[in-house]
Amino acid sequence: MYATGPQHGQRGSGAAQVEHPQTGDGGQFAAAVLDGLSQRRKSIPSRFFYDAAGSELFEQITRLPEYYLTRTESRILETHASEMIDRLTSRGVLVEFGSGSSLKTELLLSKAPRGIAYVPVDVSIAALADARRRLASRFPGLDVRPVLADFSDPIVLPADLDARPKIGFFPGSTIGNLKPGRAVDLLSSFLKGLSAGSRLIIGVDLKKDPRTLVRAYNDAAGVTAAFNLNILARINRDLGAAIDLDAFQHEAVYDPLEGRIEMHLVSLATQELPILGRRFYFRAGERIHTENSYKYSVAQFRDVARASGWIPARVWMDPAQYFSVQELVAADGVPSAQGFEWS
Ligand code: AVJ
Repeated sequence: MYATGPQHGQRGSGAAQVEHPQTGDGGQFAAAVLDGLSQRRKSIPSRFFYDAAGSELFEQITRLPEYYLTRTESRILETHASEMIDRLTSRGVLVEFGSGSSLKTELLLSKAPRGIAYVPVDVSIAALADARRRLASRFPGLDVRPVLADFSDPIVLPADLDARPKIGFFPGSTIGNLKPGRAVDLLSSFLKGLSAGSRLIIGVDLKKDPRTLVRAYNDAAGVTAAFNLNILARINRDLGAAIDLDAFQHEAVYDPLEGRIEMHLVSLATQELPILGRRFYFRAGERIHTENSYKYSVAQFRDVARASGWIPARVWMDPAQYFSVQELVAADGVPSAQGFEWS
């Protein structure tokens, strides 16, 4: 039914796999929590935010007045969709990494020539099935070819599409969750997966007044706080723990040297949390680092793109220059990751 990536269901993290009956993810969440809370600086990787409850909370975030990212990007896509896909011929293939609901994609597809194929790549069978159903009715005749895979694994596209020109699509500034060095790795992997002659259209949030940034991650209604705290609720649900959510507080800060928003959960008391038979000690004020969201200048992101072997091309922005959608073009020859100096 669905093409799958080479390592679906596994992550090459090297962390010990912990079996737990309730999670159904091969123990990835359990292993990441045990590992992250064992460190001197406690952390939990942000990709674990997105269980069913977390995905629903993120949807609510995208509609908050303070969270300018989603609506600004959608406006840019709406305004410039025709230009963004002006190199896509009727033989072309649009590949979306981490497609989720594919809602933003409709903005591009509505301007695309007949005959193209659309390849949504996602880890959720339900999301792929929903997207396919919706797109089939909205765009009759569109060839939708879902691939069930984690976009951070090497991408393997359906072989019969090999010879067709491809445009990758990676909206949402998801790239901002990665440290610049890991962002280079991911963009290199997209380049490899899409192959010669391809392009990538990627959404990248921009540096701006830190007060605007902090507000976007510290909304008045407390939805982002609930989203952050949901990772603890998920530990309770999936790993059978009994963490008191009121004993932790959401915190979002901007680090101007790193150029990133950091989200943390601050322990309000000295406490000891039993999780999966282990005990984790917290001092009052001790933090769990749950997310980085990097903000780039246009020039900085173009450097990241070059370091990944792509050639930066057009950039589309809103009038306030809050957000960018950037076009990268595959260079000829062997991609080189030389000359990149960030961590
Ligand atoms: C989905 C990674 C783009 O970093 O802005 C929203 C996630 N975290 N509010 C972001 C998020 C807190 C979001 N990304």
